[in-house]
Amino acid sequence: MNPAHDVAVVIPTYNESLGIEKLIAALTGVFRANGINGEIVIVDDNSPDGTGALVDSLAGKYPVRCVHRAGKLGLSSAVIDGWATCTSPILGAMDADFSHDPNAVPQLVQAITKGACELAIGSRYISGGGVANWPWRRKITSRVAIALARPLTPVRDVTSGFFFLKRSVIDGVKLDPIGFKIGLEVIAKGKYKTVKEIPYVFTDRTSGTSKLNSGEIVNYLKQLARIYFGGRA
Ligand SMILES: Nc1nc2c(ncn2[C@@H]2O[C@H](COP(=O)(O)OP(=O)(O)OP(=O)(O)O)[C@@H](O)[C@H]2O)c(=O)[nH]1
Ligand SMILES: [Mg+2]
Repeated sequence: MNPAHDVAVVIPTYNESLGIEKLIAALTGVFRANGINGEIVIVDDNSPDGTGALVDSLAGKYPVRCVHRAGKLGLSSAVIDGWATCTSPILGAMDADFSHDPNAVPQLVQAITKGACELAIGSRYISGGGVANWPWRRKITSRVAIALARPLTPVRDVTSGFFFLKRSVIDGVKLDPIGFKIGLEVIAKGKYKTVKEIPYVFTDRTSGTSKLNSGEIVNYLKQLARIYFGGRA
């Protein structure tokens, strides 16, 4: 089968109607300016604010389609379900709220197309990367989360949700759909020889509200336990 697109970026949404068209337009511009034959796949969980219907209405204007799910089923499972609908040889994931800079996408994609790696991760924790305007509590939580996964991989930003990969990296790999940290699943379980981190600055969402809550900390600990102890956790 000849895939219609070279790259598919999956964006999970829950109540992101305020900013989603702006992001889709920005990504479309970035694809065009960089000669990337890409599609944008929004996976919406029946958002009460109508994000799904809004994205459907944009399908003629931008290279975007919406995968609709019945209810709020979680970020990681949304990305996994989105990828399952894609045929592109390169897959990606990013958030809907502009925390992940669309202008960093070409560098991530080109790291793969130019053969530098099979998995390219947007990284806050290497030189040139960072977080803007995070309160100290969030900074500490993120650092602790990263430290807990340290023995698993040399990747510095193991909880990144902004990354691209060759689809062969996850072919036949069973990814745990729990929680928010789909990047950790791919980093810990994916089939790749080379991984590259590319710096970007995570910025706070400019519209809409956060879906991150303390339940996600528990989910992360469960996910880590399953990775460390396999089926026994
Ligand atoms: N489909 C779907 N998307 C979700 C779900 N939970 C979160 N998302 C999306 O996942 C992305 C990340 O969620 P955010 O609320 O931005 O989480 P965060 O970036 O860790 O937290 P903030 O910095 O406060 O924004 C956003 O695009 C959300 O709309 C979910 O249950 N289902
Ligand atoms: Mg966010």
